[in-house]
Order: sequence, then structure tokens, then C-alpha cells
Amino acid sequence: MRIFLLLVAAELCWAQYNPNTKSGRTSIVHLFEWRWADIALECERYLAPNGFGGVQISPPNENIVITNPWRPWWERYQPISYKLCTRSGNEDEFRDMVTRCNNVGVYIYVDAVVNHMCGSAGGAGTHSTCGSYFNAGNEEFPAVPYSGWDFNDGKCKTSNGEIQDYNDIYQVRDCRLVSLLDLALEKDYVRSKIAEYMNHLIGIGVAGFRIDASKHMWPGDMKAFLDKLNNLHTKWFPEGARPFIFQEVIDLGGEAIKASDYFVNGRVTEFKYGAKLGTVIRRWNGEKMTYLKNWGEGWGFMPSDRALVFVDNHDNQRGHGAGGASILTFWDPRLYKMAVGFMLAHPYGFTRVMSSYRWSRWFENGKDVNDWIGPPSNSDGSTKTVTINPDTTCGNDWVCEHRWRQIRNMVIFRNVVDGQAFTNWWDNNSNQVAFGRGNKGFIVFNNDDWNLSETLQTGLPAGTYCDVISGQKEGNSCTGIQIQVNGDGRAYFQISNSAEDPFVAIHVNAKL
Ligand code: ZXY
Ligand code: CA
Repeated sequence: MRIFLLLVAAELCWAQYNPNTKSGRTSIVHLFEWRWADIALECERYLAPNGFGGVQISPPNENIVITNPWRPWWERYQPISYKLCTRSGNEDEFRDMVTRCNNVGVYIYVDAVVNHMCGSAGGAGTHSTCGSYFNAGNEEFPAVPYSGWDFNDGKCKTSNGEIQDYNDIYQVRDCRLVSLLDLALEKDYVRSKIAEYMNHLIGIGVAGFRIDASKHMWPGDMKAFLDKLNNLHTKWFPEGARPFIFQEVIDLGGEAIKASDYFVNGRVTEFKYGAKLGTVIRRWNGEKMTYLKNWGEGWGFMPSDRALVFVDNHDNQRGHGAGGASILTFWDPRLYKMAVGFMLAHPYGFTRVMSSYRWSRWFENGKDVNDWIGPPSNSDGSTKTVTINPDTTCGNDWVCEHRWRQIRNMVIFRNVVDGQAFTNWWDNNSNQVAFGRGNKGFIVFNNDDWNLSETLQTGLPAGTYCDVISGQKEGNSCTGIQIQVNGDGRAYFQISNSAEDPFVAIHVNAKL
């Protein structure tokens, strides 16, 4: 009995750090701004067959409709109510998505916007995605309901009620972020409304939450609403399973608030990861891939079992936000594929792959003035469906990085090498590096301006392997480069610096 209780305690204690993905599925994908109906289809036709563990979805709750500029992506970060009713779909479509994705073992992670409601200049009326009435000037949101008592105005000490100094932890938590009406999370009523919203989602079957703008909430207030959450739905998850929590805290160092302040509540986004990896792979400031030998905690990152990692996210892929210009995105496909490949091969952190839409970038004085543009949409503002071309790429300006062969095959690579140690590091003291994952997988990069030609210890059993970057194993043949691993585990690699993708990855499930 005592041992049983200890096990239960350990389970509860570690629970919110566990992504709840099915065993052997080790990554999630952010299907930014996708409609629920399209996500349901993607789970069934693509994500489950290719070993994706889950999907981070855009905020599912009702938001303000902004028409100047026209329907920006960030309108979804200005809540009006907790009704499941957005450009992505209504509650019926949401339930259908969760059920169908869960039934194929691909779980749903909700982007929870609970620090604030809409901006103070949002006006009054029913210009919201479900038509709920609100009055931003009076802080009235009757569809929740919230009223003036539920906001932080009294607590904030700045002259205009806005966050003015990111080094003052009281301002950052208690004042308005870019005029967004700041919820009084110290109140049990507000905590209960947030928990009720999240429990509604848990009841439908979601597996966890990204918590938006966590830096702007006190960790203790967050703990109070998180402690009110139910266990996950037992139709799909084990008895007693807790929701996976990953908190968005942009901490690149140099601010008063640290990512580590939030470890009590769950995992935290490691924004240093993409910012630094971009700098290395772009070879800025004399950085080189050799330096990646101690990637992870050795670079000053948070502990691996607390980190949620990604190359780019919906915010910093727009050239602003954390990391700025060093962030690699689909706009730089050759370097981007290498960065995502490195992330998925390396054991550090829990990995999230970005899946974007294309917009018309327009730089003025080094800034993309179109960084606000929302998803591909029709003239009435409705979001366009994700069409699939005969060659499996996406149409209607959906980029679908997660469907790029190199990225999808590295998601599978990570599943194959799950739990294996980081082994057999090699580098040329410049930008050619290689490493293995025990006796399951091996990857080689050439980011130098000259060819790579090396015999390396792979750690793999002897045999002929199919490179999953230039192609893949199909039946008993290989559509890409073949690599011979000898009886001693060594193999010869040749990678031209002008190759379309200057890296090679092999694993035991792609052995011929
Ligand atoms: N927006 C434009 C116009 C309005 C929205 C902008 O120039 N904002 C000021 C700089 C970005 O600051 C924001 C941050 O988080 C948000 C924001 C936001 C979270 C929200 C809604 C928001 O504006 O409007 O739910 C933010 C917070 C930080 C930090 C950096 C940025 O270190 O602690 C934006 C919107 C950005 O650029 C945005 C929206 C949602 C996100 C996010 C960024 O989850 O990470
Ligand atoms: Ca706040």
C-alpha cells in the first residue's frame, strides 16, 4: 500500500511534464490557423500514419473580429468568450476533430489565452467570431461573464495601466500587455472560469495546453487554476492522467522573469533554442556547427525534461518577437530543413514542428510590414480549406512544412531513436558534424563550403541503409542515397556542399 501511494504521488508529481503522446510518438506539430475539419482529415490521412504524436491548435475560443488591419492572425489572441467558435470552426466541428484525432492516436493540445481578454480599444457590440456581445471600454464580457471587478486595473501601478518596464515583475504580471484587458487571476471567480473552460476541453478529450503569455501571469495564480483541472478523458488516456502543460515564456536572458520560475506548473518554451540554432546554421558571428557538440543544457538552456523546443513559432517566424532575424523559417528552406533535422535528431527537449501559411512579405527598413496577415481566406474572411495536391504538398498557400519529406522522415527518425543516448559525435572543427543515437540512428551534416568525404563510426549494425533525407525506403528499395555500414559499424559518407539538402540520416527502420 505504501509503495502504491508513493507511485501515485510520483505519477501526480511528474504528470504535467508528460506530453501524453502515444508511446513511440515523440513530436507534435503546430497546425497554425487550420480549420478543425482539415485537422481531423490530416490526423487520419497523414499524421497518424507518419508517427506524429499530436497537434497544437490555434485558440478555439471566441475572439474579437478585427477589420483594420483585415483579420490579422493576432485577433485570435484577443478573447471575447470561452465559446468554442472561431474561424477554425464551431463546437461540433471541434468535438469531431478531437474524437477522430484521438481515435487514431494523435492528440490535441489547445492554445489557451487566459491572461487577458480583448484590447481596451475593442469597442462595444457583437463584432466577435460567435456574435457574443461585449463592451471593452466597460470591461463587460457577459458571455463568460466577466465584469470590471475581474480585471487588474487597481493592481497595476503604471501611469497609463500598460506594461512599461519588463524589469519590473509586478508590471509585467499586473498591467496591460499592449492594452489587452488584464484578468485578475488572484480572484477565485476568474480562476474558476478559466478552469471551467479548460475542463470543458478536457471533457471533450484534449491532452494538454499551451498557455499563452505565461510570463504575464504569476506562477502561483496559474498553479491555482491548473490545480482545478480534471484528469484526462479515460476513453483515450490512462486513469489519473494529467493534462500536459507547456507555458509560453519568452526568456532570452536579460529580463527579470525567468523561464525557471514556471517549472512548478509544467514545461516551458525554450526560445533560446531556435534563436541560437538559427545563428549557428546561418554561421553568423563566427558560429559553427562544431559548437553544437554540447548542445542543450551546455548552452545554458533549461533542463531537457522541462523544455518544449522548436526552430520557429507562429510569432518569431514573422521576423519579430524572440530571436528576431536569426530565426530560420520555411522562407529559407535549405537551412531550415537542416535546423529541423538537427532538432529532431538531437535528444534535447520535447519537439514541436511548425506548419505555416505563406503571406506576401514586404520589408520596409528591415521590418516585414505584412507580418500581421492572417491565414489564407476568402473575401468574407472565412479561412480557406487545406487542399492536398497529387504530389502530397498543400495548396491554397498552406506551406505544410510537416509534409516536406525531409521533415516528416526526421519525425519518424526521432521515434525510432527514442530513448537512445547521444553517441559517436564527430566534427571537422568547422561546419561538418555527425552524431548517432545509440545503435538506432546516425546523421551527418555538411554546412561548409566544401565537400564532405569521411568514414565515420555510426554505431549501427552492419547493412545497407537508405538515407531518409534524399529519399526513403519504399518496399525493399530505396529512392535516395544508399549507405553501407560495415561489420565494425563504420560507413563512408560523401556530401557535396552544393547538394539540395547537405545532410544524410539513416536509421534501423530504413535498413534494406
Ligand atoms: N501584435 C502586434 C500588434 C498587436 C498584436 C504588436 O506589435 N504587439 C507588440 C509586441 C508583441 O507583444 C505581444 C506579446 O504577446 C502577446 C501579444 C502581443 C500575447 C497575446 C496577444 C498579444 O502583442 O497581442 O495573447 C509578447 C509578450 C512577451 C514578449 C514578446 C511578445 O516577450 O512577453 C503582436 C502579437 C504577438 O505582435 C503575439 C501574439 C500571441 C502570442 C505571441 C505573440 O502567443 O507569442
Ligand atoms: Ca497579467
